Amino acid sequence: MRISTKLLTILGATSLAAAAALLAGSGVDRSPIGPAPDSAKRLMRTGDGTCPSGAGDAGAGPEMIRLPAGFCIDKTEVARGQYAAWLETSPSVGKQTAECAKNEDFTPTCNWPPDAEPNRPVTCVDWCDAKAYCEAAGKRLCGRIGGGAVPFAQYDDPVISEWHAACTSGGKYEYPYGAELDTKLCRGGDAEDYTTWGLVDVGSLTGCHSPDATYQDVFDLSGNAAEWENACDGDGPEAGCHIRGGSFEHNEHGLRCAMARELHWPRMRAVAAVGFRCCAD
Ligand SMILES: [Ca+2]
Ligand SMILES: [Ca+2]
Repeated sequence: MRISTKLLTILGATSLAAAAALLAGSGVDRSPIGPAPDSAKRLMRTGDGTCPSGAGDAGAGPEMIRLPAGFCIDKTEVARGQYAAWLETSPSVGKQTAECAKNEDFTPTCNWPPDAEPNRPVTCVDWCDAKAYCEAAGKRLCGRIGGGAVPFAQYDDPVISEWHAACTSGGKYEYPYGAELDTKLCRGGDAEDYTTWGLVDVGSLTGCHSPDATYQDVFDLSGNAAEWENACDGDGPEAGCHIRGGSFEHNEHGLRCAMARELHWPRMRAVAAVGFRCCAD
């Protein structure tokens, strides 16, 4: 009843400032009068919220980094050992949304089981496997900032795409580390040491990141495994979905953050060069 009395008092107030003063002293709600509840929630999430935990802290998958753009992203590609831990929980394929109704198995189709390489990125997973993993981890497959899918043609807009914002440090750079290709920093197909050509352990290339805080804590956005994005050109199993950042098979052009215009594969395709990472609010 006390709250009702206060509400009636506020309804009778002649200005927002008066209402704010009443609320501040009421003991009911000490928040200042501001945006509508939905907007306020979004503002609270932006920049200073807590990211979902990674496997090292009772959560699942990589540790997450909160970016200035106001969302969290996995520090690295999801590793095979992390993916295996999820499969050991026997996740149900029956809980998938309509576009993934034909995904009958979450098991990678190659580079599996992890054996002695649990820290290599998990690959040979289709878009639906990636989406299901992220959701089980309390995250989402990286897509639109704020949630949902990136419109297919807007993959290279850092205000819209989480993945693109992370890779370009908010639209600043062509590659995670700067304007020009440096073959020594990330795992591309034109790295000089071809004796170790192929995937490397996630986060092991210590220079493959942005120079800017906090983007600098996110690794391998260019090269190593290319990464599925929640950015598809339709709802069916054959619809094309963007894969981002190029892989150990790509050269200068393919390793750019914006390399995706030509690079979109069918949703249910699973190959050795494509993995993923997850995002969250
Ligand atoms: Ca699958
Ligand atoms: Ca990558």
